[in-house]
Amino acid sequence: MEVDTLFIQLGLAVDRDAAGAGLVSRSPIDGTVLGRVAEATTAEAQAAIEAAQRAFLGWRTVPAPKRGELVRLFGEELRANKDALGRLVTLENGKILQEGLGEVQEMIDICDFAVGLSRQLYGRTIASERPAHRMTETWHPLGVCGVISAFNFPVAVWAWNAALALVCGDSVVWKPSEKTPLCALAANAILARAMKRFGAAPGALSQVLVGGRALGELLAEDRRIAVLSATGSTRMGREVAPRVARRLGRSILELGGNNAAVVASSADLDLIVRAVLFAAVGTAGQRCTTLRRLIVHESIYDRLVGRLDEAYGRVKIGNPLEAGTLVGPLIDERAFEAMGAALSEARAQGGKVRGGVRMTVPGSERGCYVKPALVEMPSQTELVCRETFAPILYVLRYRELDEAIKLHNAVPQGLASSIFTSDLREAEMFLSSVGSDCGIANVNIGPSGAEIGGAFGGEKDTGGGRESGSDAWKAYMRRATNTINYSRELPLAQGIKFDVG
Ligand code: UN1
Repeated sequence: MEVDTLFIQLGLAVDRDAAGAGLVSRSPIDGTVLGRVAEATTAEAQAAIEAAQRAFLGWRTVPAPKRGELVRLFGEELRANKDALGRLVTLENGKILQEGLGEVQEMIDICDFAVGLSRQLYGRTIASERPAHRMTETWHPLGVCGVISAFNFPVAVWAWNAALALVCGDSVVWKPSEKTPLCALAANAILARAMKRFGAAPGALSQVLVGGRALGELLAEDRRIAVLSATGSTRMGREVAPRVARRLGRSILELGGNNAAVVASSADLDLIVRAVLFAAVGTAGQRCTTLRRLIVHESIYDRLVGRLDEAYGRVKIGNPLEAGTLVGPLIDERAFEAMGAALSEARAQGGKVRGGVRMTVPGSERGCYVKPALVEMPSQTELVCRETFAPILYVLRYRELDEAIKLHNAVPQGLASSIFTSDLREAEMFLSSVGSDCGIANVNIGPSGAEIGGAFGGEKDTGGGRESGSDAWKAYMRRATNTINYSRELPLAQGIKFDVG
């Protein structure tokens, strides 16, 4: 499909010419200019937040199941535009089309989840210690929800936040990655269509602000942003979180990961090879949940490395729009440089590096294509403890499970993890309080590719936030505890007597 036709279908009115002011979006596939978009000035950002605050004041009075109806329509619009938006994700981010479509499906899934949730924003009834008193808790809309999202999931992560925020009665202001502004504009335009069909939704309920670091800081510092959900590097989180904390605001942080899988001796090798491939080379190693460390029992180490080496050799790297391609380009040259630097460091530390070399893809010479790297490391050095956002899988060896779990947890990040084993005791140990210290812990599947139904996020340098499923919605609402006295007496809690004679 022609890019122009795609943009028309998605309602994207952007300048396709690279010259002039504004942010230029280039496709990582071949460096083609996709469009140019205006960056929000400080005054525009302030006005947008003000409008979002006003939109919130109206939206919070709409009954939650009605708010759910808007999200239901959004899901319908996404279904109708799944191919087009999925293709745009591939064009602007470079992930393969299967994954671009998967990302839109993830948006549809969270919409379905949020629609159900809109009738289930349950509070508890609590037993009061006083006679003829009743205690309950009520969940109320919170305010404006700011979203800062990363290039690697240019639409789904916003949708996790937006779908929940909207049913919770909040308005949304979104700062997407500067590398993927068009995906954001298109996704928000799809939501705008749903809002039009819905009728009664204020226009400023969901807005996109394009900009860089200064805009992120503005969102972090503005008291009107009641909750700020930020996805990106740990470095970014360390900039954002103190700013939000200083004004005692709420933040939801989803930062770096350094996800590992422990492969025990009883594991099923065929299954592992497939799982590792998707988790380590899928999305060109650019998921927060990408598998970055493989901790393998010594008894199957050589066999597994041999099998992986062979499988890596068969992975098709190329244009992500072409069927059969499994690995598309890296987002940009800087990502390649970071990968190269990490691999040189690995070599200097005694690592055995396979792959990691630049590839030329005919017709896409300006894209940054690379062979995923498989790196056998003698130990878990400081390099291995760092997240390099590229397809590098470090392989380490272990003898006892305790030692594997120790290695597993000895990194600053704590997002996603897995164990591959057929031994129930090992699996349960890994999932227990003395096992993986991550927010996501899996058995016999890789660490990436989570469903929306669970709470998504992790501990330590990952930031501690939870988004998406389970009870993550609570972060988007304010809880009120209510005590109601239906007696003619005034008994005090804790049995305190406080009578005037
Ligand atoms: C991310 O990389 O920021 O679990 C999100 C996964 C996806 C989401 C990843 N569902 O890999």
